[in-house]
Amino acid sequence: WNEPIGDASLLLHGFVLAQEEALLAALRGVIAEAPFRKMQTPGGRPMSVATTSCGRLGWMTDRRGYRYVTGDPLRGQAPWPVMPPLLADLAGQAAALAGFPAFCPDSCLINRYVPGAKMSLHQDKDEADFSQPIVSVSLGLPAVFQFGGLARSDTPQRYLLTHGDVVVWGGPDRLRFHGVLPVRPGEHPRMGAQRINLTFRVAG
Ligand code: MD5
Ligand code: FE
Repeated sequence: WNEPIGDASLLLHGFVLAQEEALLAALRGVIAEAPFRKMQTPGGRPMSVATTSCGRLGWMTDRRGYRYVTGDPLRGQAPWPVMPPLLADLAGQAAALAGFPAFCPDSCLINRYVPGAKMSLHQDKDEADFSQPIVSVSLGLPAVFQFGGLARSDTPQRYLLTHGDVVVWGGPDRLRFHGVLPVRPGEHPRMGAQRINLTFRVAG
């Protein structure tokens, strides 16, 4: 079912489950080409999630800052893997249901959370056009998503995101602070002891 969680944000419970196996096969191909790696924050601390990307642009962080790049630094600036059409299509369909027709992402950031990994409250501000939504797909272990306000100090709402859930974040919600509480230990029948989150973005 579809649950509005903001003025222009929609949680589509289980939206990708009908195409679970094809989605996982496509994801495996991407990860085989561009493996997960741990990146450093500009402050020099390792992120607790491991990251990779597909699409024309990939997100990265190192001592020099956060940015999108066309070449993978781990593979001698080789292009990021092509965004599998199935993934782009699912993201486009979800965006359309939330009122954003013609969403055409040029980047998909893939985060892997093992138990204990988290993402602190932050805003996504490295993209060129904040009128474009972000679409996220959650796979594997459940996680508590914190959905705050436009100020870091605003008390976040909490939503449980589970395997197959899709969220479209758009309009005024696009710049809300958000984060993920530490993933609890567990074993997902299809994904094992991990959570993987895909975020589709128009970055450039
Ligand atoms: C995750 N990832 O579960 C989350 C879910 C990230 C990130 O936050 O930046 O990789 S994506 C949630 C999101 C993205 C953009 C805007 C908003 C939420 N929002 O306005 O709440 O790995
Ligand atoms: Fe984010």
